Amino acid sequence: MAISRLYHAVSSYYSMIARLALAIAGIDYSSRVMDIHRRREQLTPEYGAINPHMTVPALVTETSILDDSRDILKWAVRERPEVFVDGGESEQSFLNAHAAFSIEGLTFGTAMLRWPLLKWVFPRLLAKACASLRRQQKDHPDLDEVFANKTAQNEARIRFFTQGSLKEKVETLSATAADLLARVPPPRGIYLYGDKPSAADVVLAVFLARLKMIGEWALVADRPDLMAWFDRISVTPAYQAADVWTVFSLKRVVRNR
Ligand SMILES: N[C@@H](CCC(=O)N[C@@H](CS)C(=O)NCC(=O)O)C(=O)O
Repeated sequence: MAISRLYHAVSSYYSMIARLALAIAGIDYSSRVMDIHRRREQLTPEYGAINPHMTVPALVTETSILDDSRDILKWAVRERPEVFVDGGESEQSFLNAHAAFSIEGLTFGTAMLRWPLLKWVFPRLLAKACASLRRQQKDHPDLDEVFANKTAQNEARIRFFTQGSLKEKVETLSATAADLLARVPPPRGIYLYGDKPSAADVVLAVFLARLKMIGEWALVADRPDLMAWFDRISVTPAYQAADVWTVFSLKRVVRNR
């Protein structure tokens, strides 16, 4: 069986979900680290042909291309049913709420409120990306819709970060993150549903790591059970191998490794 190829980025939240899912499943893959910040490799026609959303991660398996972390997680669970446990309705409710949540809004919004210079930098970088996308759209009529959708997504991001009160938006996202945590049932064992991991364990581990990274760990304060669960998960070999960030490293972003 041919080995799958994972397109991912070191600092990317959803790439961390894919990496952790594959690490827990024990599935080997060949790694293609994408530079999504400086070289914007996700916005190239070559990558657009692989992942029309122009986002990371994407997993190219022997039989299909999975262009979303949720699909990669589902695939890993299906491939290794002996490793994972199904958490039923409560798990689905958490996964659906997480999928609807804008971790990007919370991450970048928090950073922009903390370092006001970023309020100026981020929208300009996004505007540059839009300009590059429009240029490429003209040169690649075969990917017309892919480029148009990506431009629209980046325009929406600019509106989110520049229009109205960013502080209020971040407060709303923090409150939604707290609701998300409230949906997580008390862990029944080492993992959420006993002695085997579930898809929810994968997502929650990356979510809590992100709250730690962006200085929002206080949201977990009234869930000591989840703090203890995170302490257990974060020392496992799979978590270590997945390179889940709890501390932001500009040096690693710049070096892209
Ligand atoms: N729903 C997608 C979201 C992927 C996503 O937004 N990835 C971010 C990195 S965490 C990305 O590629 N950003 C670069 C861009 O959109 O240009 C998934 O779960 O894979």
